[in-house]
Amino acid sequence: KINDVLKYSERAAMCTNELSRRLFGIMDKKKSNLALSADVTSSKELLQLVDKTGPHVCMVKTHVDILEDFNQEVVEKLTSLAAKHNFVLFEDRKFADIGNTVMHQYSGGVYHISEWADLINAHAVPGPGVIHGLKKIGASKGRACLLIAEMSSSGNLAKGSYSQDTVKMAEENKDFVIGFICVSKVSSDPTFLHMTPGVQLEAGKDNLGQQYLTPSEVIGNRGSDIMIVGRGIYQAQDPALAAKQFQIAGYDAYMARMAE
Ligand code: 5IU
Repeated sequence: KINDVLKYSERAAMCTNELSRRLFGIMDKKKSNLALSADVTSSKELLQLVDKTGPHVCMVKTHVDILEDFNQEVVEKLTSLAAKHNFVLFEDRKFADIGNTVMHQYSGGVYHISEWADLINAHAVPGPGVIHGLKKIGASKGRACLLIAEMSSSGNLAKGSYSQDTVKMAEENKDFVIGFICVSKVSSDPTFLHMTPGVQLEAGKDNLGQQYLTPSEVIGNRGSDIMIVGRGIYQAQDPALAAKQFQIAGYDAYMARMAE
């Protein structure tokens, strides 16, 4: 069996990392491969958005550093919503410094990311030290990391041998790296999660380089596991309805892929 014909539940059983097992389990139980990218700038708006869309998502991705009014209570409430709706919390911090620096950025400062985020991500550009630093903080807390193998924005430099070397770095750190941000399937290992940003119900772009693909392209044709949707949901008239539409589109694409 290759990756494409394995169900989420079967892949969950193959995972040795607790968080990837949990995430595949949530995807199976909630019938959702949708991650909300909750890129709003007020805490109140963030918490309302997450509560409304929570039933439809397997994961919520945050950028806590864009909140105008960040405080400790926000992450406490986010954590409660994650428990209430059963989703994973992913802080899209994109660590990209030497190991010693990212240790502080991950555990300290204003945000204490390691205290509440299940999942974080990192660029591979500094070399494996970035992973080793993050792992020192996160592994014992049951956290995990994604590597950015590819990006969705036009003209980005994460391609070719850079992407391939990023996959190798993940393979060498499988105890902490559970997958990738990517726009194509970069690994055939079924225990790795592929997560793709730049998704809307219609293909297109914004005016700052973001490029959009559809759920059926991302999940069906490209074999990604999770689609990450921001403006397609939170700028919709009815974000809960939009989330439901993305949930259905993404899950249908997964089911169609399994049936092939
Ligand atoms: N994001 C991307 N592309 C990438 C990476 C991260 O869009 O390659 I790495 C983030 C940026 C934003 C979200 O938080 O995903 C996409 O938001 P929209 O769906 O609003 O474009």
